[in-house]
Amino acid sequence: MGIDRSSDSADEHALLVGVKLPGSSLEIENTNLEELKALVKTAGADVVGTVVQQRTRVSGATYVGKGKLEEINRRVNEEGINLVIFDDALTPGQAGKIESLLKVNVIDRTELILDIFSKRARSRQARIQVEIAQLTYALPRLKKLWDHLSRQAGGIGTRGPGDKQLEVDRRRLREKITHLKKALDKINKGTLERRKRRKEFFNVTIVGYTNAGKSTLLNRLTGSDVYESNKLFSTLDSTTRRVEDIKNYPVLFTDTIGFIRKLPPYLVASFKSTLLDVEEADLLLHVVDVAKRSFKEEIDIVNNVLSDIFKRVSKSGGRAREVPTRLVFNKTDCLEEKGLVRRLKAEYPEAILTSAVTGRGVKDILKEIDIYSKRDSVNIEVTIPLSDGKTIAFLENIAKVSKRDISEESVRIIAVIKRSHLPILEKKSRVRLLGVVKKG
Ligand SMILES: Nc1nc2c(ncn2[C@@H]2O[C@H](COP(=O)(O)OP(=O)(O)OP(=O)(O)O)[C@@H](O)[C@H]2O)c(=O)[nH]1
Ligand SMILES: [Mg+2]
Repeated sequence: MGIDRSSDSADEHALLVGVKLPGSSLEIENTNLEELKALVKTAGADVVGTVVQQRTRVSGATYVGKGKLEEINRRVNEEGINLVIFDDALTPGQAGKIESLLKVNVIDRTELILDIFSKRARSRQARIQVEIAQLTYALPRLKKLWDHLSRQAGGIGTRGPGDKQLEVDRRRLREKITHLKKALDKINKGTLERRKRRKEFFNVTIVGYTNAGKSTLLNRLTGSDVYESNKLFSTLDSTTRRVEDIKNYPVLFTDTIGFIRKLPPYLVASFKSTLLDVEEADLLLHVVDVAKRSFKEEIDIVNNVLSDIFKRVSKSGGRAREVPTRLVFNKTDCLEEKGLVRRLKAEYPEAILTSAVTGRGVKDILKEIDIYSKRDSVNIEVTIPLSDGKTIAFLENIAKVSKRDISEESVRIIAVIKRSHLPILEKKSRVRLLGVVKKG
């Protein structure tokens, strides 16, 4: 885990450190630390204990106060702790100072998340995205990295690099980042054609906090078997599945990477495929684990990341459009208290209540998709000569066909298609409009 790649993760014994600031409560801080524990477990280390300090503000030099740091140091020495994890982003200066005092590996939440990402990344695209994020993170922290390595080497003759060496290393890192970004652009261009084709369908993108049940829900909705697990960040690569069994034209469901609190913005930005999945969606399903006490805060966190994404789109000259979003309250099977469901319904009348495990609410989601997709679909009748197999195949691919009458020479098809397909189809064949598909 962390920057100490030489050690076996099973041998890592971690102490977690958080700070409670005036705007926060002990309850929030505990939720944060519980989540940090889950992250540490996911990364494969063992949690020895936690330390929370109440402060009016964090210490610029060492994040926690001097006394607290001494306490941490004592525990490190007495309890066999070899890894200290801070539940917040440390500045490079803070991390360096704390590490030189404690003389064990010190990492922050960001580095932990990056570490999990790098273990989970499978596709070339995901691996490059994670590497860019890791290098961007490492760039201002090179000095700490060097100090860490020299301490590991015993400190003899390794007093860390001079300023000149650091400058050379920084330049190398920057070059590497540029190189990787180019490689990523190339991959993204390669998927451009596939993305363009996706626009032919109704695109539903599933977003939400990590572990909310996005992949399980996708599997339920589409009958597929995307990897789902009770670990955080199970999904790092977007998966798209097509569903035919829907009243209108075909629907594509895309599962995305989960969001989490204190996610550094540059990390989100490096997941370009996720950004595109969000901005190109016709409908976003925002999945929430309502069995968690902190679910309201998690809704806010996801909404913030989403609005960040849309801001980024409009800044880069893209079309800033509002993507319709529906809340999906998942894991309702875990709500023991009956009154809670009623209260949820009253407070969030627009939310769809689901359980990806029992299948509750799946029909409601499909009904909702029907309503949204109907808004831009048209009902058509086309007669195509049997000799024109190409047009028939095109139509069969993009449409939900309700009737086929085959005569000797032609086929008459009645179908629903996405409105944007009309001009394309009209170029190929004579189309009779049967009117806009009725709502409901
Ligand atoms: N009880 C219950 N468990 C669920 C439900 N939906 C998902 N789970 C469980 O929650 C855990 C996380 O599910 P995933 O589908 O992997 O969650 P995710 O949102 O895709 O998570 P990441 O990809 O890690 O961000 C798994 O152990 C699922 O079995 C549900 O409705 N009820
Ligand atoms: Mg997932």
